[in-house]
Amino acid sequence: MKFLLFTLSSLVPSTLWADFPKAWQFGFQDPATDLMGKVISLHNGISIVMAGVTLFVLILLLYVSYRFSAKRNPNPSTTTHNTILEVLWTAIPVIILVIMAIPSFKLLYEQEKTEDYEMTVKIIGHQWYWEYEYPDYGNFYFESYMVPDEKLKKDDIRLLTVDNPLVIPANTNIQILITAGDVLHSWAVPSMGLKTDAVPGRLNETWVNVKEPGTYRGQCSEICGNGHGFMPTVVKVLPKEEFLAWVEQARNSYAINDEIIDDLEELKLTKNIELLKGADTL
Ligand SMILES: [Cu+2]
Repeated sequence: MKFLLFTLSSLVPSTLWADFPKAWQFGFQDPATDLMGKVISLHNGISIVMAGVTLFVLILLLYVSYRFSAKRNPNPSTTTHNTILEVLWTAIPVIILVIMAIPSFKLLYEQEKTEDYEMTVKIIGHQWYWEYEYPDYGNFYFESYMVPDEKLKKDDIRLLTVDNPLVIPANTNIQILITAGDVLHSWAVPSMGLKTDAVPGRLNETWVNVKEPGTYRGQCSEICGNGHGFMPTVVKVLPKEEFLAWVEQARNSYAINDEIIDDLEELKLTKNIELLKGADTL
C-alpha cells in the first residue's frame, strides 16, 4: 500500500507540491530558484547513470553465476591476469566519475557566489532561534522563534511556523552571510536549494534569487542541541514594492544594531593602542 502511494505520488505533477514537506511526498519540493532547478536536474541525471551502472553489474553477476557455476563449468580456468580487461575496468569508472564531477563542481561554485548583489542579509544561528539582520537598510535586526503548538492558528504548519520570518524581495540577487553565536547550526531551505552551515567565528556566504513571492520553509540542519528540531527557517518573499514598504515599517518597529560598529571601533582603538605601546617598548 505504501509503495503504491509512493508510486502514485511521484506521478502527480510537481507544480501541485507546495513549498514545505507533505505527508507521502516523494521526491523534491517545487524548485523556487533556478539553482534548485539545476540541483534537481543534476540529481536526475546522476540517478540515471547510477541505475545504468547498477543494472550492468547485476546482469554481469547473474551471467557469471549461471554460466560459470560448478555444474556448467567443472574445470575452472587458471587465468589470473588480463591486462586489457584490468585497464578497462579501471579507466571506464574513472571516466564515468569525471563526467559526473564536471557539472557537479560547476553547480557547487555557482551556488556559492554570483555577481551584482542588490542587497545583503545576515543570518545568525542561536540556541534555538535565528536572528536576521539587514545591513543595507540601516542595520535593523530581529529574532525568529518557532510558534509552539498551543499558539498555532488555523492554517499554520506545525514545527514550520515562526513569529518573525525572514522577509526578502522576489527577483533580486541577495547575498546571504551566515554565522552562529554559540554552536554549529545550518540554515537550510530545501525549495531554494540552500543549506549553509552557521559556524561561530566564521562568516559563510551563499546567495538566492527567488522567482515567485510566497512563503518558503526549512529547518536547522546541523544538530545543535535540545531545541534543534524547533528552530525552523521561514522565508517570506514579497514583490519588490511590498518589500520596501515592509522595510519602512520594520525599521521603526525593530531594534537597530549599532553595537557591531561600536565593537569594531573599540577593537581598532585597542589594537592601535597596543601597537603604540609595542612601538614604545621596542
Ligand atoms: Cu540549530
